[in-house]
Amino acid sequence: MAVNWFPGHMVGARREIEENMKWVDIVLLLLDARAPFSCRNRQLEKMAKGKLLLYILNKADLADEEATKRYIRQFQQQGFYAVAMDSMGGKGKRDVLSQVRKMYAEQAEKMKARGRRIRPARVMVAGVPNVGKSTFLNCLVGKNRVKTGDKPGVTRGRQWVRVLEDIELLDTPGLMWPKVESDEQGYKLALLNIVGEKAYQEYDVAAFLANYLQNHCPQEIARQLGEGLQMGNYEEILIRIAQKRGYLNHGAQPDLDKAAHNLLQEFRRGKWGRISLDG
Ligand SMILES: Nc1nc2c(ncn2[C@@H]2O[C@H](COP(=O)(O)OP(=O)(O)O)[C@@H](O)[C@H]2O)c(=O)[nH]1
Ligand SMILES: [Mg+2]
Repeated sequence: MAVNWFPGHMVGARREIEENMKWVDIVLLLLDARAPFSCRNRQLEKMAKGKLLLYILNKADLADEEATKRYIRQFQQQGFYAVAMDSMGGKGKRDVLSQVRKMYAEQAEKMKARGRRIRPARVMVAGVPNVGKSTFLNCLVGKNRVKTGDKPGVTRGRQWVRVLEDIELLDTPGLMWPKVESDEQGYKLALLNIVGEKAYQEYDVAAFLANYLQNHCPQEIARQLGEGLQMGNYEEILIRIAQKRGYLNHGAQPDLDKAAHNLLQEFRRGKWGRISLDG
């Protein structure tokens, strides 16, 4: 029998998303702004067929600003709406809401033309793990968390929260697993904590990162680790980190595994600056 790598609970998660999708007008697809194309899930796009889609490049505060602008242009060229967002600081919230309104305007007009009451736009959030779905929801809803109650005929437990007079949000985000299609993409997802630590070796991911830093931000390496590092050799970087931090193993050799762990942690805490990973 072939290895069953598709986690059983994801089947349930997918069904739940499909079910919830029926009730919404707009799907906000959350991405990590540092690697939006790597954490994009085409299946989610397919599941949201017929809905209005808005890509949200979240954690924009951690990403390179120029890269974020470039990514947004790329999404737009592909015919998608996209906006940048920092859900921790709340920056971008107004852009998201005004974009949602703009997208919904046509549907609202139709209701009006038919003499019907314009009902609030129904919105849901979806994305892969750790892109900030919960934080984003909290940011949008804020303290005045008014539940609008179950809609009749809707499965018990589906809760809508009023964001504005004319926008309602489903309070549980849809969670999808990322689809990993290359080693490079996998390393990026590991760096952003989107795939769990059981799925990779820290050393390999750190090696990928060290290479990436050498190619894309050599000045940051020089600033943090000093000059004179041999380019094109990620191990040099790990050795230098081990030396600087005093990570030595028994034979007084640099402990590269510890250096790798440290590099990953520092990167994730933003200590290496605002770095975007997608091309
Ligand atoms: N700097 C920054 N951190 C964020 C942002 N959004 C979420 N986070 C952090 O990312 C981590 C994952 O967020 P969470 O909302 O739990 O992600 P979820 O798994 O998609 O629901 C948490 O540590 C959040 O504090 C953001 O816009 N900027
Ligand atoms: Mg969450």
